[in-house]
Amino acid sequence: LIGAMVSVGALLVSCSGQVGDSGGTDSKKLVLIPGVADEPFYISMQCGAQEQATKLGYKLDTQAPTKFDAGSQTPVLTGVVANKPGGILIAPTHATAMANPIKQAKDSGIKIVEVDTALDDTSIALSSISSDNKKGGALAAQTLAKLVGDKGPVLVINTKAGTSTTDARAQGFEDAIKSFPGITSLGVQYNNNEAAQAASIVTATLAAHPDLAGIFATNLSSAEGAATGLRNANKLGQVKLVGFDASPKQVEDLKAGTVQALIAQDPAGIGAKGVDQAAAAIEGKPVTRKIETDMIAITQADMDANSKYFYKRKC
Ligand code: T6T
Repeated sequence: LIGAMVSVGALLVSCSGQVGDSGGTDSKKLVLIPGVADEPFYISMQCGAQEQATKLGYKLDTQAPTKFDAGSQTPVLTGVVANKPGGILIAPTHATAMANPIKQAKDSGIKIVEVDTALDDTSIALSSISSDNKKGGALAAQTLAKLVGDKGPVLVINTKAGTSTTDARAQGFEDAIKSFPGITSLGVQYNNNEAAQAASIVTATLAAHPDLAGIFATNLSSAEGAATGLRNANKLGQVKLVGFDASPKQVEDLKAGTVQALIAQDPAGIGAKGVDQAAAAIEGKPVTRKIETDMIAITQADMDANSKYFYKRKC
């Protein structure tokens, strides 16, 4: 029996083929696990990661959950870990609920890099690449304050509590808006990363506060949905809307004047830098624990000059 076990063990080792030097993982393979499938922010991230992986001689697969939540992302991660890639680039969908599954991946010898979102526990990933989201929230507050002429009630539509990036944006906004004494914040409401829920929040808020002056939507789904809500209520342009991200629909909304400003990120840069860090870790080179990527506020007036920041539906 002992002999059989040994030979089974030996068979497993010899069958793993491209085993590298990092604990039986396939050192030339990387997997990107975005927050959710088929979404322009993550598609653009995938494009950047793919291009950089090819440049560095790595194979990159993308495995995305169907919903932006830990319940959907965990089984995707577990399946990826079973195939033992050398590195995983992951956008954790929850700052604490994803900690255990990601730690298990790390403990199995896989190099972990956080792209965009991050865990509260900073001891698990080797590197985190993202926008400065708190600063982005503050930038949104300054932009919206100017648009509403420094007065009136404003609302924050956020995605899901526990998402590191959007929580930081809402916090940055709330902190910065306090320095405009004519503006009152109506607080934060959550749309569960569903555009339709953001539209309903706008409808309900306008019923309670017909004088609503402005909205900060913390990401793509909340901004796309808020624009729909304002259109349904015939409040386009009257209620000023600043949204994070720059999906094709958000860009159309900016062009149409439905949205007054977009805070665009650099998802392709996040993906490419994520690949750099995973490759460095696999190759035993130094890694950088925290890397900040670009962010820019775009208005209708300068949208043509800034089209390179627009997100893609395909590479
Ligand atoms: O805003 C991005 C991303 O930065 C955030 O973490 C989650 O939402 C997006 O993917 C846009 O939907």
